[in-house]
Amino acid sequence: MALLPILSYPDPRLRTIAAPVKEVNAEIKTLISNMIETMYDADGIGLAASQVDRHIQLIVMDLSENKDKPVVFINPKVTPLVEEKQPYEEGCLSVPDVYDKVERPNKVRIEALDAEGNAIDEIAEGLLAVCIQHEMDHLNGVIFVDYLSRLKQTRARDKVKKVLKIREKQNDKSVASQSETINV
Ligand code: K1U
Ligand code: ZN
Repeated sequence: MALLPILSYPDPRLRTIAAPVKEVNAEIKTLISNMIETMYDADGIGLAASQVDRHIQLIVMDLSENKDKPVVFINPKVTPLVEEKQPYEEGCLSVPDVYDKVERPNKVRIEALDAEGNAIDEIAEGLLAVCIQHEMDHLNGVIFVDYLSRLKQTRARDKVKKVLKIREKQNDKSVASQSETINV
């Protein structure tokens, strides 16, 4: 299995519309395994293929406490079942360290295929409903900060730049200390 690089806001590739998956073949199954590993490594509860620069309708999620019940949604269709929207504090692995409230319907119907190609047809509420709508947005090139004010979007861009710089420095340091260890 392999960790996949996650695209960061405002990378224009995050705006690509995902195409339906034609066949759940070996390549898709490898991508699913790699996406699940990448989601766990990044401490996320969901990941859309668009975020790892694969523009197909594929989502992985795991809302379980022990992070041991991954679920896969292929070619998902999400239908709101209530008109009323509720706010939920969202985060995004493509917008690190930025959290804000987004309002969405909190009951939806999810129709999709699972990793074996079996049909899923379920009613989702609460965090599952929030998360699947957030991930569906990724497949449609929408990022949760799009729902926020211009000022908050600018702040989010600045924050992501800062976080990425810090992460780069930390990576440089860890590479340097690894090569020191090898030289000893
Ligand atoms: O799509 C993503 O970037 C994953 C995202 C999913 C998500 C979390 C919360 C609300 C909506 C969608 C994350 O996993 S962000 C990191 C995270 O685990 C988290 C952040 C805030 C609340 C709960 C979890
Ligand atoms: Zn996201």
